[in-house]
Amino acid sequence: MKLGLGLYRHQLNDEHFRFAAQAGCTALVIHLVDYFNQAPGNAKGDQPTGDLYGWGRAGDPEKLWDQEFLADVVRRANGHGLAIAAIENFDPAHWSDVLLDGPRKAEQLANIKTMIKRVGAAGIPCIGYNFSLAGVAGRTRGTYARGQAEAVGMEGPVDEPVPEGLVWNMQVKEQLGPGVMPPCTHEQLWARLNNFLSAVLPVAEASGVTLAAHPDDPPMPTIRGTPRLVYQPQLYQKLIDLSPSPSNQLEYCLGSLAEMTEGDLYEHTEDYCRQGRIAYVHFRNVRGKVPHYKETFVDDGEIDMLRIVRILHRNNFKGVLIPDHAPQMSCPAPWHAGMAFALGYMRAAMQFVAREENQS
Ligand SMILES: [Mn+2]
Repeated sequence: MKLGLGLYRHQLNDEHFRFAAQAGCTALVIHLVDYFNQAPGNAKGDQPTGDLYGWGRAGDPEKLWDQEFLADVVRRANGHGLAIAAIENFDPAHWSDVLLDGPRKAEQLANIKTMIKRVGAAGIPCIGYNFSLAGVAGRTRGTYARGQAEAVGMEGPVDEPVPEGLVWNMQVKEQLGPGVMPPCTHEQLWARLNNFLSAVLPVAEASGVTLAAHPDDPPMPTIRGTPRLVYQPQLYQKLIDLSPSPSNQLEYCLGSLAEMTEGDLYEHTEDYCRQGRIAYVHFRNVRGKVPHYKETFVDDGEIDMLRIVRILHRNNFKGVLIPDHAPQMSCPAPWHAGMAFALGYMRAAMQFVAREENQS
């Protein structure tokens, strides 16, 4: 088990690499999508939230992840003793028609395959993805966490339709609307995922890359009138059963799983870990369940995080734990303080369970 830190695109620099190394990390999960591009209502200081018009502008559909750029990030991170364990998320500009089953789907699938090959060639073993139409949408922000720390939550269902041009909560067209996203059923969306995995998993496997699926965030059966796929813990099994490829993996988000209304998180963690399907873990704690939950400090939510680390350790989990999101702490560097607090807890938990085993 390794300790890692997730970094947004604007944080891929030596200062943040040093910060991760100082906290005891040996790995990074990096975002190449700029969630904050031209988004005045979505500041860069924390995880993106945005409004009903999404986070910001998606990237350039013609500009694929560049081989030199990937090699350079790997080299710079390695210089600080950090491995790049995964790239998190495809840019909606790169796969909007894969999600929507639109006219440019074949072209976009070919581009995704090219990028998977480049990621493999750069020695990065995993790409995290979230197969979702509405994306991470419908959450609120408030002083929800301990000591009035600002955190993210959900305060009821969000049913406003998604305007045309917004995909995965980012703007892929110059203008939004006037229409709305075409309707889609749960069955149709599962078929699109199946089609995507059938197309890309062979390339991923040949490239030494795993594709790790994030569950829905927030895990509602529908958001903004669009279906969701993995909104209960057992639906991860449905995704696993789509393909026996060892590249068919999970981006195991504890927070999102705990927000789900069914299932026993500890049993599911044991089960998915034993199946060898957990690529990496979003180590986040939470109170409540959809549609009413709040993100908390890692030691302060309803998940027994130490018990989770014990389960992962006992099942010989070799992947990376990253903090996911954390509440903002009151100081000149709220994001850094929140991450440092989570990383300190995680490092202690990992050392503790390792010692516990030696003593038994
Ligand atoms: Mn997550």
